[in-house]
Amino acid sequence: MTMSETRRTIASGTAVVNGIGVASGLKITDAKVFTCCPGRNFVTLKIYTDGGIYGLGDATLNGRELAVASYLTDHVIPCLIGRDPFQTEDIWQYLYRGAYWRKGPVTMGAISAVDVALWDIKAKALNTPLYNLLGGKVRNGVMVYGHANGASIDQAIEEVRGYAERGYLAVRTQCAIPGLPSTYGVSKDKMFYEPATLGQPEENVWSSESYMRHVPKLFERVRTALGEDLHLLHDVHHRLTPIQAGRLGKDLEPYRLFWLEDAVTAELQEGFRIIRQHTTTPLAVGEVFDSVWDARQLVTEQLIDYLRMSVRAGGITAMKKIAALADLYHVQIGSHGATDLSPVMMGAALHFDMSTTNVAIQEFMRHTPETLDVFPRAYSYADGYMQPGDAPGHGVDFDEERAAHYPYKRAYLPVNRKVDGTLWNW
Ligand code: KDG
Ligand code: MG
Repeated sequence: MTMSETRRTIASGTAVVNGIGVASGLKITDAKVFTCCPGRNFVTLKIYTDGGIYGLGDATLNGRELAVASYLTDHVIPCLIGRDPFQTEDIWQYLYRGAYWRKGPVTMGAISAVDVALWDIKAKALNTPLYNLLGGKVRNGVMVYGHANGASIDQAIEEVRGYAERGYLAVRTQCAIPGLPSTYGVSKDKMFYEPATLGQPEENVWSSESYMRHVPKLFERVRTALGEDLHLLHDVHHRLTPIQAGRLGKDLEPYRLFWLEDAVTAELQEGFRIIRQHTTTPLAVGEVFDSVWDARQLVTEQLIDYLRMSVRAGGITAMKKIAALADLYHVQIGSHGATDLSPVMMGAALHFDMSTTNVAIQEFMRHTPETLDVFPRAYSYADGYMQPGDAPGHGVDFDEERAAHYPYKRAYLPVNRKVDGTLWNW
């Protein structure tokens, strides 16, 4: 079907499917879930319409991929057939409210994949880049941060320098902690960071005391070597208690971090009050959140500065509302963008970022060549900023033939134990 044919159909009459009028003239005819492992595991949802247009969504949940694949195949897809793909709001509500069982990473990951695929269809049918349906461009590009890490402070400094030389304006900086056999977030591979491993989960060993002594030394050295201008970020991976986080934030104040991420676990949202009482280092949290309810108190009490939720938390439909709430409370968005979010999610995130005023920054972790081989994409990086591209839809495709060369492999994120063996926050 050509674009003008699609538009004519859109203008034509209204049919009724399951109590809701079908006004766009398009209907969902089928949907399929693909699991593959091109460098790492991904779960990709493809929704087909009778207009020949399809949409893609990412349903990857690191270490629990097959749960979302089953949720979609066994429970969601049968309810989509015959619906109007333009009804993103009603279908979101149908899947969220209608299921009775709300929230959770599996449910919300599945809803996100459907929502993103539907926005992709709508933008393709209207022959426009997705950002135009989300308010249009509000900036020239999306500032991104890269990932530097080293087995020593010297190595970390060289990595940060490499990013600065490639034009990055912001760099997340991590470093191995002396005396600990491994440190989560510090990769063995210089180019690609992948915390999930095949087989049984790896076990890391943790000492908050050693960590808290070492990190200020890292940032003192990085600032001395690279100056004041570069934005520096750091991820604690939820490993401290609130008072420890307050102490670390205070010790890092001279180095003026852009943010200190996931300093503590955030199930107890009011726990952040303690951190806030002790430091002016900006706080970021939220990559594991899956609904606005995980962030409500953090946002409305202004306990954080940056919300790290991504389109995975219920899709574009949810993230636009969450960002609007955050904007009222001077909280900015800095979406999660690790390698376990597929290029489809990255594409959708960049359209969201491009059209949302209180987005401050976007995480950009390089995907492997195998991953990029499977997901042709319109987005690009240059001089510290990313562009979503101007292809209709979110601009990311899925090559089923290439994907078939990379079958799914079970993999897990590592678990984390204190030096004495006690299981601790990951
Ligand atoms: O699946 C877990 C990863 O996405 C996570 O380790 C990455 O903490 C992370 C980050 O900030 O990107
Ligand atoms: Mg993180």
